[in-house]
Amino acid sequence: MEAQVDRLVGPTHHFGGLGVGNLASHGHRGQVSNPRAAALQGLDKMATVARLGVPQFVLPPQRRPRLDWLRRFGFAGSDAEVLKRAREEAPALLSAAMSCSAMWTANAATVTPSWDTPTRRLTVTVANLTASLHRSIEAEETAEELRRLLPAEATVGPPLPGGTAGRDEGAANHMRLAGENDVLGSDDVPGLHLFVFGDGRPVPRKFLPRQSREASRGVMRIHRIPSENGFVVKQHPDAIDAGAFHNDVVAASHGDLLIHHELAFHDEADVRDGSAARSETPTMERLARRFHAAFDKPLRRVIVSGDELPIGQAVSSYLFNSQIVTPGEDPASAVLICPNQVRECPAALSLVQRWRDRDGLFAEVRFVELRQSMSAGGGPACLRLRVPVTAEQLSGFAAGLRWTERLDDELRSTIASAYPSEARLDDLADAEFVDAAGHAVGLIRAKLGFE
Ligand code: SUG
Repeated sequence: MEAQVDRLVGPTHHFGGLGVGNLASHGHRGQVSNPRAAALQGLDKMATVARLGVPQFVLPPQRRPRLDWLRRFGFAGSDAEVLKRAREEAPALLSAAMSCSAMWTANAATVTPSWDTPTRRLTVTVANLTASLHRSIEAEETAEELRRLLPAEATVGPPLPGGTAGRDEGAANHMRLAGENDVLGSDDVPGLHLFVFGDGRPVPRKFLPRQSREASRGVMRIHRIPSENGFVVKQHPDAIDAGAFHNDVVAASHGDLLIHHELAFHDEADVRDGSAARSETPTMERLARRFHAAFDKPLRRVIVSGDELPIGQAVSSYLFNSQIVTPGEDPASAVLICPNQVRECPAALSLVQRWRDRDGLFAEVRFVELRQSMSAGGGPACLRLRVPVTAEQLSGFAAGLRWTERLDDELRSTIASAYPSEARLDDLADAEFVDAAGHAVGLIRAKLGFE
């Protein structure tokens, strides 16, 4: 089975425009956000997933504001002075110190289930997120939180050394493919791992690729994924330039199903880069062959053409960022959880209907309202970290972090009373606003057992 880990959006959720290569983030920069609505929308999605019977866990917002972090840039004096000077001299740093970007837990880490690695341990590498300053703040706390959440036998490894050459964005650039039964944890055939990186030639013209090849290969090595089960492919530079800053904006996977836009991959990288994985056969073809050999059936690969869905609409609708879950025991019961924006894009909507009604890829399609997250470039799949586990491992998760109707009620009442319903960039420099936000973070963290 697969546990889903989301994080509650924090009270300083705002539109800072900080997302590298992220069109929604850039486009909403400086607009008024609604942290209360953002947190409730995230909880609504968690409730949708949990009520389907899928194990759902909740992490608290990370500690914000991070005035200690701002002070490291030389801002001194009282808290109010630090805030005021940062707003005047370095608004992007102020925004980073208040950012709730840890809410996108698909970027928290890369996860390998215990049965995919010879160590037989659930293995996690926290993402360093060093492509963006505001996100590089997250890793330290994320490691702490995942250690608290996951069963004691899990290995939660530190982030890779960062810097430009080691930048790692976690599960958003990683896909695991496995036999149908694997989703249920009832067979023991190791899954296949597809890592997607963006650096190297050909380079995008507009945006910095977020994931480096060495980071992808490093995680594969650390997780001891057997070489025949690990694949590394390059993100297409045109997709990055069109706003696909993470692979999960143009591709999705679930069990034996791989759906991606035709522009998702630039599949000649291994040949050109002359790496250890050098091969004349395109990576995606090798992956499909290996899948067939390992699972005795073909990989279900759905390639969406630009005629069916232009790349621009893939990015604006976030179709590929829909969250796929399998409730219960029947692999045919997969549910596709789409952002409402898919319903508003006729080409994306007709694909989803076809996948459900004609192709039988999904038993059901649900739509969720996530406009606060979407306006910063985060859809349903960005908001969750998948952790494939056995039933026994699941029982070792921190029980207090499991979504329940009761926890949902409690979180909603704290959000209603302690979260602001508006946040502007100027509010982030207002000592009273910031103080109240810090208090609200403390309340939620305490409720979830974090000091
Ligand atoms: O890293 N947005 C996030 C969105 C992450 C989406 N995650 C996945 N695709 N898995 C990012 O760009 C926006 C911050 C701002 O606008 O202030 C931001 O960080």
